[in-house]
Amino acid sequence: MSDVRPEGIEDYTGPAGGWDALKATAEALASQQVVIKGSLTLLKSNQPDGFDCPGCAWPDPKHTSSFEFCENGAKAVTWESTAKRVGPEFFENHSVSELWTWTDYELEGQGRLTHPLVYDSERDRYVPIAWDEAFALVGAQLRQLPSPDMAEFYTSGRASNEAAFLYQLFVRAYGTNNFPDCSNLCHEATSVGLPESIGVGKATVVLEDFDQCDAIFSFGHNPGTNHPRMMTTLYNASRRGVPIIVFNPLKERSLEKFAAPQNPVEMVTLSSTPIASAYHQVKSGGDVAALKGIMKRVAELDDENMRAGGNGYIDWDFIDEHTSGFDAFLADLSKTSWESITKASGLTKQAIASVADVYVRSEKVIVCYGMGITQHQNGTSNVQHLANLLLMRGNIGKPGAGICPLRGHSNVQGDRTVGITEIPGKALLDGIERAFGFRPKSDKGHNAIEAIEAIARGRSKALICLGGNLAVAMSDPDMVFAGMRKLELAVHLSTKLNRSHLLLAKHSLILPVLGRTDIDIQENGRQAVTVEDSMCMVHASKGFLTPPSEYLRSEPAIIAGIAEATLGDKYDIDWRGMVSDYDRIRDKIEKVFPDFSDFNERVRHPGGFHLDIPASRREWKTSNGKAQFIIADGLSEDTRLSIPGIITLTTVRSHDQYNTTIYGLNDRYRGVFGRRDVLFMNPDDLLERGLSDGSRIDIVAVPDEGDDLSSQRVLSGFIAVEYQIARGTAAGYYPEMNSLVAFGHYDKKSGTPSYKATPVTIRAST
Ligand SMILES: Nc1nc2c(c(=O)[nH]1)N[C@H]1C(S)=C(S)[C@@H](COP(=O)(O)OP(=O)(O)OC[C@H]3O[C@@H](n4cnc5c(=O)[nH]c(N)nc54)[C@H](O)[C@@H]3O)O[C@H]1N2
Ligand SMILES: Nc1nc2c(c(=O)[nH]1)N[C@H]1C(S)=C(S)[C@@H](COP(=O)(O)OP(=O)(O)OC[C@H]3O[C@@H](n4cnc5c(=O)[nH]c(N)nc54)[C@H](O)[C@@H]3O)O[C@H]1N2
Ligand SMILES: [Mo]
Repeated sequence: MSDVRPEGIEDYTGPAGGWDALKATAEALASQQVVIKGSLTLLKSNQPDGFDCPGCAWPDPKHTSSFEFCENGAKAVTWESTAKRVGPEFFENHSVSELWTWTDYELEGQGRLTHPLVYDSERDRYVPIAWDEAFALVGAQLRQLPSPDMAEFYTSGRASNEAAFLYQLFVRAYGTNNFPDCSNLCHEATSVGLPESIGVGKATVVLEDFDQCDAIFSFGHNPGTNHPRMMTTLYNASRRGVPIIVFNPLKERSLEKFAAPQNPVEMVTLSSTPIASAYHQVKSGGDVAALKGIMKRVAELDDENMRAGGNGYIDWDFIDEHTSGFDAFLADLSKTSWESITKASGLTKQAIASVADVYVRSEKVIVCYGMGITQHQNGTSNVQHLANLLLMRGNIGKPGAGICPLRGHSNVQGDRTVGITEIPGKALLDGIERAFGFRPKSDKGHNAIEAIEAIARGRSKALICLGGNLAVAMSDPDMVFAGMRKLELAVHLSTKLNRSHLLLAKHSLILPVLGRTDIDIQENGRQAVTVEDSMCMVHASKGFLTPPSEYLRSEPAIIAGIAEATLGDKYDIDWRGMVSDYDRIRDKIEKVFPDFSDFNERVRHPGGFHLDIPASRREWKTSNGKAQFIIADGLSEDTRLSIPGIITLTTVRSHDQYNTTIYGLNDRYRGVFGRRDVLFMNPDDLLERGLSDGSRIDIVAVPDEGDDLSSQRVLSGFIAVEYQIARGTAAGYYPEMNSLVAFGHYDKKSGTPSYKATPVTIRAST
């Protein structure tokens, strides 16, 4: 390590959590000027009669009213309940051309939007517009498109079940299934992969299973930052002596050690609890190889044990009764060489065998995973190999065992459940027909990749976004930005200003919405919405702060306004009636989706209710009624990653960020303060290139199929930071790195962009 580190780069030696987390929370409150109000807000979060924290989708213990400490939940809540406002005066003072030169951090940092706005091209400014005029404008534009399939309807996963349900109803009544969705960029590999494997695309565990499991495998997620409330669960498991085996190219502090702010002993003595019992720094993109290795070893151990007269380690009874495809799967494992496994995973045979040892000794195992698994060209295969691993020892459908995808946005899972999908199944179409008397069309619509392609090629002319910051979240911003500027209509339902709003269409509107924390009053009184967490619990969420401005409307109310202006009385849907009392929306949800029986009654129970997951009772809703072992050809989809000299670039979230929202410039646990222009690199990779900690570098993307070879994708002047990261892997921040990710670089099965494995070369900056 060089003697002089660049400003803001340090070694962070403390545990995750602890006093620094308390301090950071206080700072977050102060920076948004919500000191007193803010602490009250936090006390209400995730309580039975409170609101659902918009921070993450990790569930809460049932019936508790104890306030669970969570630094990043605090940031998410204070960011929304900020005292800062961005109103008409602001837009009067700043043209859109000027705002374009601001950073994303500066744009969102201005505060909550207060008025509906329309772009005035003569003055290059957003100016206020009355709600009815806004709806009329959107309606007229949508009606005059030659085909409804020329419009795209994006959803970001903060939308409530009620908003998402009305939205998909409106869009289907309008006549398209074009539903690009943030889940296409996130857990789509789960939604596509798991149903093929086990018949359902969701978690098969509930929180209580973590109290009973005897091992936890954690693949590709960073809970101390992204699912902070999960730390309580991991902490308790670790203190119970449960082995926690981590697969992650980066050493993430929260997976190493954690000090629980509620534990007085740890706080006073500055001690902490180790989390990972073993930490395997797999190469980015090497998970299928690592998983095949573990399973190959389990098969070897099984064989040895059976020869010695034992019963083996594979759950043969379960496999016979509940699965198909196992023989072919075993054959694939035996033909995969250890040499190829260790090369592609970057792990030794010994390390992999040690995992198999723990696995065969454990009777109840949970696998948790995040974006390190899904955001790959082989994301679907990654997910299916996690399922294979569990099925091999009957670890699905019994207490204390199962699969646990860590969802992203707080209601991304619920949005899907209530109908946000570009591939409407028969049950959904039947349900809508039953509840509303019309049958929407069944053709497949666009996912996010297809929507952007259609926009870029000029085939789609209108984009409506229910939240999010699609342009910045996608790969290849140059292509996405250019496409969006060709639109005829762009409408953003948002809480805060972001770059997507500045990509001007012929008609551009920003429609400000109430957030999760805001009181929502409709004709029949104060309303609650509902959300579904990562473990399929549906519960109510009620805002309680005075909204930032009297002009805001709720998401359901805005969707209803657009629907009325677009559809008139087509199909005779009572939009206004439903919005006057969200119980009426929930009655319709129940009519469309029988799983929501007695919805209004059940959601009023403290803690809500659990949606049925057939796989958790060993009922497999697959094509042949059995769980499937699914084989992946080879170990990796991208041959460029094995060319000597190529580094695999993965992208991660900092501790001070929520997706494209940057709360601050620190990434405390990784020792980065006040900057984001860094690339975390392995010391040997630095040495090999004649670089050292702190070197100025350029990151150059290896051209992708279909790339224009006359222009290179390159990010210049970044700072190399020596880090404990797998050899051959480097990590930078999302979204700064997105311009290096080629648009065509995605999982062909699920459409999930390969944000976690871009082949790059690194050179010293000149
Ligand atoms: N505070 C906060 N909370 C959030 C979010 C946020 O931005 N901020 N975002 C929300 C959303 S939408 C989501 S989807 C989730 C995201 O939650 P995570 O899935 O935790 O998100 P990432 O930051 O993408 O972290 C991915 C992790 O995978 C590791 N990794 C990278 N490549 C690989 C690989 O090839 N294999 C393996 N095994 N590991 C790999 C990285 O080192 C990193 O630790 O969090 C949600 N919660
Ligand atoms: N390189 C790289 N790219 C990635 C990822 C990665 O790991 N690496 N992760 C991907 C993932 S997992 C995801 S989920 C996407 C995220 O993509 P998005 O969901 O599109 O992005 P966000 O940054 O969450 O959206 C932030 C905006 O949402 C609006 N907003 C906030 N709260 C509300 C609300 O309550 N209602 C409404 N209507 N609007 C609201 C605000 O205006 C804010 O500016 O990014 C993806 N992009
Ligand atoms: Mo996500």
